[in-house]
Amino acid sequence: VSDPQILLDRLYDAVFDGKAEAAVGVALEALDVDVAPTEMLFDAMIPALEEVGLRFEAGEVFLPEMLIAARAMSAVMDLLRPLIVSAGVEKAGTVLIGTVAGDIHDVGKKLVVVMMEGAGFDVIDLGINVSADAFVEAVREHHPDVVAISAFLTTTLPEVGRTIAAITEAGLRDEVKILIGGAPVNDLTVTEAGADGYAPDASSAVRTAKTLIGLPA
Ligand code: B12
Repeated sequence: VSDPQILLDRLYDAVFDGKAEAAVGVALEALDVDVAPTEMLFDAMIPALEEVGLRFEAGEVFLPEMLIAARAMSAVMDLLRPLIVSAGVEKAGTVLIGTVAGDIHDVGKKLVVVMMEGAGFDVIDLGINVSADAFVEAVREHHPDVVAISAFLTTTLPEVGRTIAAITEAGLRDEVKILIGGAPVNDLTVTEAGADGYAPDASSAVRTAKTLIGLPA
């Protein structure tokens, strides 16, 4: 069946069930009938992971299921990434990104990376469980325009402020704009942590990053 909605539903189910191979298969079918990669992300894969999170909270699914769902999403993202990151966009600047110490969530961060690259940013991805010191070292080495910091747990949220404090103590705060995000982050966190901006999702992350460095969003 090549009905786009049915394909999106099947993609949702495959990610929800953590079936990486099936998810990639459906995504290929969807590409064949011109379903946009971003539509697959925002209308099928992200909602599927959100549902997994809600069921986890309700005690209906467990850690392994969360993990395999995230893996299925990553497998499809590997396929879609080059399609979203279209060639020839004007260079916007350099973004340094990482998930804070003690936190290993990276699906949302990877999505931010893909959207940033799609908008013409060079992205240096430090990965997960990145210590404040590692952030500082990387700022020294790469001189990014924007430092993007992710935290996904209420328990690792304080690391955002610690990381920014370390960048400040190293005398590097004036060199960079700092953008923060991840599920527990909000506007209040921005003030508390001493960041420059926050965005709730990957596409607004791109707009906010551009605004912070004085580009039209
Ligand atoms: C997949 C998942 C996992 C996987 C992670 C795999 C991976 N490679 O990422 C695994 C199984 C490892 C995992 C582990 C744990 N998890 Co978990 N996990 C999730 C789950 C289901 C999905 C996260 C996700 O990928 N969401 C989809 C993405 C697209 O959304 P996102 O992450 O929010 O990212 C978006 C925005 O936040 C934003 N964004 C992201 N980064 C940035 C950065 C910047 C700069 C900006 C501007 C924006 C931005 O853009 C993204 C795209 O729109 C969530 C539930 C949920 N619905 O969020 C729980 C959840 C985050 N996990 C939770 C918990 C409790 C845990 C564990 C502590 C469980 C345990 N008891 O061990 C461990 C912690 C491990 C650790 N030390 O980090 C809780 C957190 C509760 C809380 N308030 O702290 C959640 C909310 C589940 C729940 N409802 O209880 N988890």
